Amino acid sequence: MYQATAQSVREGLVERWNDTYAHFHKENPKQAYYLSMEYLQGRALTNAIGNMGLTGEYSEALRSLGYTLEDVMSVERNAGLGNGGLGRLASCFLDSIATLDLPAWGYGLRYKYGLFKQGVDKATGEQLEYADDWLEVGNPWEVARPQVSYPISFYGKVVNGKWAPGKQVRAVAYDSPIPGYKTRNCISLRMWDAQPSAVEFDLAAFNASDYETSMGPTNLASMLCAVLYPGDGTREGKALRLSQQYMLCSASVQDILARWKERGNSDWSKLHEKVAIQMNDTHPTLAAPELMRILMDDEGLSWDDAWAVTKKTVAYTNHTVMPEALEKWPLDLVEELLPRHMEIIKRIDEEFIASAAKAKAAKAAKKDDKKKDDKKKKESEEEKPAMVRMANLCCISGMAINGVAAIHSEIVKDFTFNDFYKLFPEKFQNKTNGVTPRRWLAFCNPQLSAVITKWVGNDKWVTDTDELRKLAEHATNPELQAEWKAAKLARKKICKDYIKKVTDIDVPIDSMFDIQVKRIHEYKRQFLNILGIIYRYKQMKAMTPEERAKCVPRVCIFGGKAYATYTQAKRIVRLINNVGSVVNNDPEIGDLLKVVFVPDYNVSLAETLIPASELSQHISTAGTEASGTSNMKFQMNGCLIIGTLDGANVEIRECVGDDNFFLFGITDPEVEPARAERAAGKFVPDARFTETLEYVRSGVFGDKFEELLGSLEGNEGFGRGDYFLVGKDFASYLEAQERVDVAYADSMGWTESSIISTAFSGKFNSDRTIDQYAKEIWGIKPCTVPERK
Ligand code: CBF
Repeated sequence: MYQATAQSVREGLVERWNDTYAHFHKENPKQAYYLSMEYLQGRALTNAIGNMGLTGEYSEALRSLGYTLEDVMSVERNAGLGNGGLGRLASCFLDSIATLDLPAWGYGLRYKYGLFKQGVDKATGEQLEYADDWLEVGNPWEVARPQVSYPISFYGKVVNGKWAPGKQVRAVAYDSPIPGYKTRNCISLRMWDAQPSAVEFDLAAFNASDYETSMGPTNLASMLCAVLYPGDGTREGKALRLSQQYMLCSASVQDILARWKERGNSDWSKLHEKVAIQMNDTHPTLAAPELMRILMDDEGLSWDDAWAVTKKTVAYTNHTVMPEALEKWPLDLVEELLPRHMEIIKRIDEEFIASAAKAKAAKAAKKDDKKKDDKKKKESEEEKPAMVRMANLCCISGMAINGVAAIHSEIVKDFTFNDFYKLFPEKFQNKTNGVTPRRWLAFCNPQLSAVITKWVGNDKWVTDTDELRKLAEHATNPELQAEWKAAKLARKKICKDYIKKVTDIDVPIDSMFDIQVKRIHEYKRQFLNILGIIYRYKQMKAMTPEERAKCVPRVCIFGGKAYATYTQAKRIVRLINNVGSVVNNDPEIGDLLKVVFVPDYNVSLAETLIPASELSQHISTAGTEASGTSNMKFQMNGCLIIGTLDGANVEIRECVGDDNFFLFGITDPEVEPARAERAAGKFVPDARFTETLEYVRSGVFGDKFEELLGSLEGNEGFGRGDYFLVGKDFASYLEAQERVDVAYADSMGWTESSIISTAFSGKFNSDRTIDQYAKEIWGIKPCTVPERK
């Protein structure tokens, strides 16, 4: 029934899709192309039906056949093509682009196994990883286009200024329709699959039974799109990741230029008037040198002409300032894999250094600046082996460089890329992230949506989220409060049933649902959350039954994947599960505290958890989380946030007001001094912190978790010595949690804050973000597909 429903919805979409393609072709507008290694699309059926406004009709039709729409929808596998926030952001952006009728579409890779499917070992609490065969039963949402395919070359050498490649595969297009909400526009997400190039197949070797030689290209092709982010600990792993990035860039740039020609364009100096290429983080950096190569080597442009237009065509979004996440590749590896591109990159580098030196001389740099610059130069020169820094290449080639939240964009300018900022301040922008209110409120939370529509007076808020502000006028109205609470309760019930189904844990529905779901990472500090829970548990154990009965009952829910080779993150998962096993089975504690790790966090699971949440945790060390987007989804769904002044939390707090946000922790400028204090041995931890670590060490949770605790204390062999300042923020975190408990006990006050949260979530609509990209970076305008006559 799912397949039949999907086929029927697809039929409706194909008509809009074809009309959109034809209309864009006819109008020949400037078009933007979003290049991303990740998309976290989630289920397509719910979204397509919802965007086409056919939810009622499909529910009815399925009911008459003896099915429910919910059951049919839940059969769909999540497209496992992403890892975290960056991938989900890309998918929200596509939804907004289509909804705003903008001429833009996405490019990505069609990974066979995505990232991985996560399980939990019941006995040890450890994370398990399985290949996620999400295409096993086919994907009704994609259309294979074998006629759209491009050669992708690797290795070889440069002969007379041109590349003579050593190996080749073919990139073949698979397209998925992305319908806009209440519009005929339906854009494309084009995913590339790698296939062996028939030219390279050595038939003679095969017939001589030398299968290894003859199947070489086939193996390379199947490796290229096997998984997202393959381990890059070895040179082979690095080569594979870089090859994947190059395949995305090369196939997409070839396709973009082919379309540009097909639409009758021919003046290369005006390419940027028709094309904008957005590099979603540094993974698609090679788009710039690839565009240069094609323009010079295939189209015959001079270096200067090619560079002049490339610089106006590509733009870069930075999504992280964590130094270890700023990609760099060994220069000799890039040279071996992509010899012609390395020549181009070297020349970009040389010309940039020359022009920067000129600019510096012209400014007759102040003494202080000069000292700082000399120091930086020395650091980079000393790096061995020499590296290609992808973010630097993006900053030099890009027409625009943007951060993803106000505080993050300031950090990008003042620290991460300060040298570039000083040279070309006009390129730097902020584009605070957003999420689509369709998937993340209207469709995932129909119960709350119905209440909102009633009190706002119409459903215009589904696109114009400023309309949500009208809720604030009624935030203390008992009738709205009652309906609001009933909607939340209904969602908590759904969540409770899901938890029972997948973990066999019974969670009490009248407890506060406190949720932290995101990738497991030390900087996101799930560790702080679980240590806080341990402290709470320890306190409760020491209470008399009468005292205990006064505690606010909580269900603490975690979800998220730890990257397969990230040992410390996996230890955190194990600690959470072990704490859960003890706490959840402690008869003294009963329903007062439950700790749940829900395995295999993905888009659909988020759609179940977020509407049920009452408190959510966004507690990264200040200055580390670029933006966060789940904070926005929780806020939209009437959830209160406990958080640090980091990423988009800062702007969320400004919108909801500090009375409706539980703030704690040190601020970004206080982080380095706090690290220095630690390093100098001057940090005195709060007694509650020391007690909590000792409690874990006493073995209450089975293992003593020495590697984790040691990392907080900077013990030899155990990491960087609380680099993310869990100890420093612990006391302030506990105090904020006490404020949460007090606030939750006042049910009316809490509900009022919950309504205010939703009411002032309008800014975090990805339609707003995309409108800004369109106007301030891409220079594109809506191109609305007319109704069929
Ligand atoms: O901008 C989208 C998201 O990107 C990340 O997930 C990333 O992959 N770098 C960041 O960690 C998030 O803060 C950010 O919201």
